[in-house]
Amino acid sequence: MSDEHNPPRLNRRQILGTTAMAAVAGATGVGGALTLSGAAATPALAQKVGDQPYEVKPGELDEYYVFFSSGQTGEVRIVGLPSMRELMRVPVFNRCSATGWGQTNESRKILTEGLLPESVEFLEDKGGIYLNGDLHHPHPSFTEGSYDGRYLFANDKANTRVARIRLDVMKCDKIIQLPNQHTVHGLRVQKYPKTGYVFANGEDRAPIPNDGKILDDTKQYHAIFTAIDGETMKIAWQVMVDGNLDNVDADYQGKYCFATCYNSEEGVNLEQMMSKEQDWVVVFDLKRIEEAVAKGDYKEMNGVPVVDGRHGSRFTRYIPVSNSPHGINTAPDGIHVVANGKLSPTVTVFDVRKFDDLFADKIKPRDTVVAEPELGLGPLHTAYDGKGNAYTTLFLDSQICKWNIEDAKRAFKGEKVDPIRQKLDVQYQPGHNHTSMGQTKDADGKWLISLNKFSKDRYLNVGPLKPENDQLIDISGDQMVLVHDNPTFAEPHDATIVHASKINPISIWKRDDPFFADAVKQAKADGIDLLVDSEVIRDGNKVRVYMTSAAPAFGLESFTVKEGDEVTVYVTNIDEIEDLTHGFALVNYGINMEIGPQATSSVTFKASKPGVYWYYCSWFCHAMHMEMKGRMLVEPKTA
Ligand code: CUK
Ligand code: CUA
Repeated sequence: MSDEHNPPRLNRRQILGTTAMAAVAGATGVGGALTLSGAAATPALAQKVGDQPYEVKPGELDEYYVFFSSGQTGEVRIVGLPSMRELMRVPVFNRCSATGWGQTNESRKILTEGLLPESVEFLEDKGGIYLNGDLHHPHPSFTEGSYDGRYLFANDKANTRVARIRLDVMKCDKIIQLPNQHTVHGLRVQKYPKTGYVFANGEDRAPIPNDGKILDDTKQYHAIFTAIDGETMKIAWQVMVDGNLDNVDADYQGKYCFATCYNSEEGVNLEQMMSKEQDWVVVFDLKRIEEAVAKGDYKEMNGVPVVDGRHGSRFTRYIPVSNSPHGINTAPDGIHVVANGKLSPTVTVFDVRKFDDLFADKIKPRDTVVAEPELGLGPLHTAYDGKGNAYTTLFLDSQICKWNIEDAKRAFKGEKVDPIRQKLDVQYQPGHNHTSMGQTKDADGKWLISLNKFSKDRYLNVGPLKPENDQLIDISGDQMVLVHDNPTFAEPHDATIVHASKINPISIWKRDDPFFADAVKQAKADGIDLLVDSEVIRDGNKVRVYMTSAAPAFGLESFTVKEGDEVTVYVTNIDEIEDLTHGFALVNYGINMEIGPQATSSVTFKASKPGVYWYYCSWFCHAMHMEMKGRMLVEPKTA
């Protein structure tokens, strides 16, 4: 068991001291400008220290949206920056007690329609949906190198799914499960000309077909890379590759995407996976793959075109880097791509302009490398300020290392120059970090957040399970300055910081929204006007209960069904007022759902228990909200 998991009882001062010592050890040979925390830094030269306001006073709005992953919680969280206040949670791969995600017919359709046939069968006696997800990488759609406010895409590492969230209503509208692939880890989108493709890395290698006949013959295991069409959420194509894929990113030209890869050994245990000195970054040539797919030059596997991108293929190039790289990040200059060493103290910088020559076989894979600075221990992810600087998380050193790309290139050519500008302690063990607009060509160099895996002593003790710690850092000056700590529940891996001007959500649903189109269609067939009628329609042992909701009353004071009926309740919120949400909770029937202004929500259940059951509005909507209720009578079966 490591010290990180079982910290000795040191005081805060001592802990900072040990971290700094480790940092010095990690920085040997670099001669880096090591500074302690931003506040304590004494820079050699007079340097501008960032002093942007970060307090957002009551009634003021944040300047940025941050779309946070929640890891094993399975949702997306929307946070304001710089306040770091959580604004909303968007359920995706999880179930949500408040909104009824996983329970309403609208959400269950989204959660089930894209499942693979074998999963549908597998889930049959488990309620029909997965109850967990592991959401790592939320990334908004692009048009011409910057965010366009249409969608956010995210992966589920646990059950090999990719989801799309509509940014106009902040609801998930599509989830698909990827065939042939085993887990999705890295996910990024095409930046140019637009999204376009959603790139999804298959991490684990598994037999294809995975029919239970193969365990030991790992030669028959494969890793798959998938490109999804972000508009249709259908799989465009897949590529079979060597090794396990970790993270992915794309260029700003629309020509290439590239993934870090570990376990080039193709081992199945730790020892085997770590045996070689080097792994690689695999580069995908989008045009060549598209041409092959268009010509039918592929193998169809489970209904999807799969091209062979293993070593020697014309679709891919494998560029050797040190063992087990992790994050890969394209700089806003559209030229540089950084692969983060993880087990090596270095990061490897590629020049994407050299990939044309690489695919034309005019240069060797390593000729695309233009810098490889040694930054410290455990580099995981890199962010950019748009001013030529990069910020790399050092997991083991618990630091952010700020370094200059041009200086790193000069040092690579042999010049005596130190690319490292500053090291800032973060608390503790950072994974991803992100700059404001830094994953687009519009990087503005104002803010950096560090998503730290351990909070240890930073917060009041809440028991053995501690929150993660997300820290806000002002990068507007020459020195990074840590300004805010923010606890978060399990577990943000990744986030995207989007300027508020790029996102324009609506406040009141449109009645023709596809989200509840099925309910509208069914009502029409039943001769019901959802905005007016509250009525019970019997159709054999199926009962459809339609009711309006307008603060503070449901359209039906009561309704009657028979024991054993399959009941669907459709509630339509006819209030046209911003921020007036109703809920429908049915007591002791385990039912609750959200109904936003001008929305229809529906839920189907079996009326298996006779008796009187109150339903009530669960969203505080009016002074008489407590009185907003009614009764369902379930008549017993007559013997
Ligand atoms: S990964 Cu978690 S720290 Cu899934 Cu983006 Cu690097
Ligand atoms: Cu409607 Cu509370």
